[in-house]
Amino acid sequence: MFWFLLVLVITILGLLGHNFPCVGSSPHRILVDTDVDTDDIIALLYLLKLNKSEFDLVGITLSANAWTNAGHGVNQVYDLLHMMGRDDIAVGVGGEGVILDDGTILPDVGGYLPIIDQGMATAGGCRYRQTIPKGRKGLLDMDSNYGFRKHFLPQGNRRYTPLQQSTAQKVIANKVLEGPISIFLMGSHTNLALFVMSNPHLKHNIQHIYIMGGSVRCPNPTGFCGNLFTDFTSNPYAEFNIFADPFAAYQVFHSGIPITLVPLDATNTIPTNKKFFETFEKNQRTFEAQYIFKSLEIIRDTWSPEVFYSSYCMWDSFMAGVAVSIMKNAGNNNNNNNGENVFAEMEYMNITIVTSNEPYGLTDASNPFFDKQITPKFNLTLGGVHSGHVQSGLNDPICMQRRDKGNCKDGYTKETTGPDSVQVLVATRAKLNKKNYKSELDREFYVDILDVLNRPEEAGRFNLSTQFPYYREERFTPDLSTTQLGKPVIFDMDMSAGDFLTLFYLLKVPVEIIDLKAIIVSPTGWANAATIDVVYDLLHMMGRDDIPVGLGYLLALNQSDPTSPSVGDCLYAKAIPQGCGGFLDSDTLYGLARDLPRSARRYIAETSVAHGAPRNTDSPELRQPLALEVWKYLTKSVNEESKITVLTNGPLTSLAKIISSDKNSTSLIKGVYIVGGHININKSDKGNIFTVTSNAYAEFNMFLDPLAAKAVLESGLNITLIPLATQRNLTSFHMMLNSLNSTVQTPESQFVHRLLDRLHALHQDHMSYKHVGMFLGEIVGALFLGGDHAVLKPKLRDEQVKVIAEGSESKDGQILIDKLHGRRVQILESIDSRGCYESFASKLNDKRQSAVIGSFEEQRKKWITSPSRTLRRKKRTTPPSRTLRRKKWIT
Ligand SMILES: [Ca+2]
Ligand SMILES: [Ca+2]
Repeated sequence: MFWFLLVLVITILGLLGHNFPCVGSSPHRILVDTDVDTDDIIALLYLLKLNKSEFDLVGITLSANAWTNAGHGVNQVYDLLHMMGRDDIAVGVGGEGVILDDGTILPDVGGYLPIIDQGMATAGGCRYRQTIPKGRKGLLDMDSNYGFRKHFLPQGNRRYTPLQQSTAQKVIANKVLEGPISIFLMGSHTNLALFVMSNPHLKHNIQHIYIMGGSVRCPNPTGFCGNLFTDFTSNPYAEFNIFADPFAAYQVFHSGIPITLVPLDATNTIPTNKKFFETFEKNQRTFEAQYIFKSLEIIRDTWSPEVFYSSYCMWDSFMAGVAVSIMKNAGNNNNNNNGENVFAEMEYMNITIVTSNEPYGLTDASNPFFDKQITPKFNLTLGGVHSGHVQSGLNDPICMQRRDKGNCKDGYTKETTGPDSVQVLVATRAKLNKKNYKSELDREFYVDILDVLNRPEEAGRFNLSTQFPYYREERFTPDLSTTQLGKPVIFDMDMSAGDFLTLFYLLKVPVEIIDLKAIIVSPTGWANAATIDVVYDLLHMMGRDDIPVGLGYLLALNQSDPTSPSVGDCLYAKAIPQGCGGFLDSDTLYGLARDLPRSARRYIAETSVAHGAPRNTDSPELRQPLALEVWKYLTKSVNEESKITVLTNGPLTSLAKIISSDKNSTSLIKGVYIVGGHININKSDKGNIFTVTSNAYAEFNMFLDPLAAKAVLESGLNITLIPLATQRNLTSFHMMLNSLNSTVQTPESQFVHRLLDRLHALHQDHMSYKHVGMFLGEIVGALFLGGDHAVLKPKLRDEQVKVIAEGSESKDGQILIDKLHGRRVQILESIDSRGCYESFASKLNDKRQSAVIGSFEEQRKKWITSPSRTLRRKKRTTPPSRTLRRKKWIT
């Protein structure tokens, strides 16, 4: 009877609960779409600190076409969540879906491109994104959080894994289906727009959209409406988040879902000023507060303090605060129509998003919604607001008609009373601190955010060094003082998968044969600049923390903008897919980069304070050295015998820049081995640029920077070309894996085996990985340089060639034989493929020059075990071979 009554009571309560969802206090469910900039990190940590029974962050999706690159961004989010003990929160990024020519949105579009440029692949132009710097103060600094991310954040088990990673569209769909939700937009609007456009029946579950973005009433204190600091000359109206995809923002604003906007108008009134900064400095009682403060400190030191204090505003974090305060006041009835809140003054405005420029209906070549379409995409109206000129890039001549001030308004959150306007609640300014008006922290939100971040509740558990009780940073360098060193070599890599295989091999060739002097990273190819950290980790594993790594130039020759050289076009770079098999996978080494031990060396934007040096130093010892600096340092004492051999496995950007900036360079180089180039003998003999179908005969490393290739070819250097045809001798994952299998013995051969195994499986499983076989052939240059020619049986011939570099994407990068005007190069015509597989495998399996620390897992074990206990155990169990191996390597 008791049980019957209990069940009855529970059933009635359950029914009541079901019928009256507002009874009691169910938490506000929140999904954040973010571009993982530092201020997004502040906002995310702020939200994670709130009482979970009141505000429940249920999902995070990545805006992959703005201020961060997907692979680096997603792993940073996983690390943040791990620190906060929230490995339960769903994270979505990317997707391989496409938009068909007729406007059909297939599931799982990755959001790597703005909707206007999204076609059948994740590779595509950079119309809007080219305004974001690729290097310092841009993607490189965001991807690494100014180098501080790997210094501070702990590492858990969650990470990006190819084909297993949840996509942004799936995470949004799941979370919206589960129940009413509010969505916070902190980056571009692409993901949410695609979701709303393809799932209109699910819109009703989205209660509210809170947006940081736009700039409504101008001019703001910068004298402009917007904040496109690299592009004021063509567009002074837009703000970055909206500009990243104006059409997507239009779809979101016009979706019919209630919207609250926190534009620059409001965030400009709450800068991270000196008083706030100094108060924050004294209040860092949690790991999350420390992570944020120290990130802000690096930004301050990287910018000038004056500029930072006045113009580094609280953007996404302020929006999060305002949104949460509005939701709190609304309660479960969701009744707070005027947006009453503690932090910002609010006002209703009628606005729209400008997606194209007047006059409408005159389609020029700028607008793919209408160009070459029989019916406009998404049934848009010719003559309507989307049918005007669309800004095509930084130097779009139509946008630059007025002196000093551009006249394109793409992405402008424009106040208007026209029929196309939407009523939106807009934050106009940050509220003063009323409780203590004379307080040095004169904004309510300044006080609140410091309070929330320092609360002991929901606090982060550890940072990297407290996660592991015996954590310590080590540097491994071999003692080569008594060794007769071999040929001095610089390896110039673009960090494609094959380049990491190559680097392992080069480190395994006896130092008596190849003395690897330096690595130059050219981020104009298959990976983004922040992937330089994977190179550092690999060197650390192999005990070679002594090898300098120089960061090359971020844009191919002639792609830099003349007025803002940190940004520029992607005429060639656009050939690399953003998603699977492209940047997403290179940047994470196909999900395996995190298995490498973590190096103490890493990309560093600025370390002035840590080193006690003056701020804003230019000294390369304190920050990431550049390619040219590493070159100068190495060549200080080069003589006839010690001339340098260069092996390039990527675009020739860095080498061309070195040649043009150092007049002596060509006399210091003994020879250059170029892995790349395609010499087509007959019509069916195609190149490998599968993403640019108009260019059938070029090869990636030449195509990605044709002018650099031309400059190097014409430099008079002694060049050996390892062309595509020769690389294609190596395409069998089976043979490579079998050779490695015969005797898998070293940590490096195990790692390489796992990488090849994964590439092989992906290659078989998914269309997006059909090209990855081409990375195998990238090892041929290093094999030719360091291997046994009796086994490899190389055949060489001389040829006179030239490379096309005319600024035409359908021809550039092609190599032609020209007996009259071509330059003489040596061509590696063929090489024995079996010999290659065996040479590679036997070197990798060789116990000499082997890893000093095998993996992150080994490092983790070391860091959780007391050194004294390890010593005792080692004495008992270390096999003699291991001691011997180390000795051999060290002496
Ligand atoms: Ca953001
Ligand atoms: Ca490469």
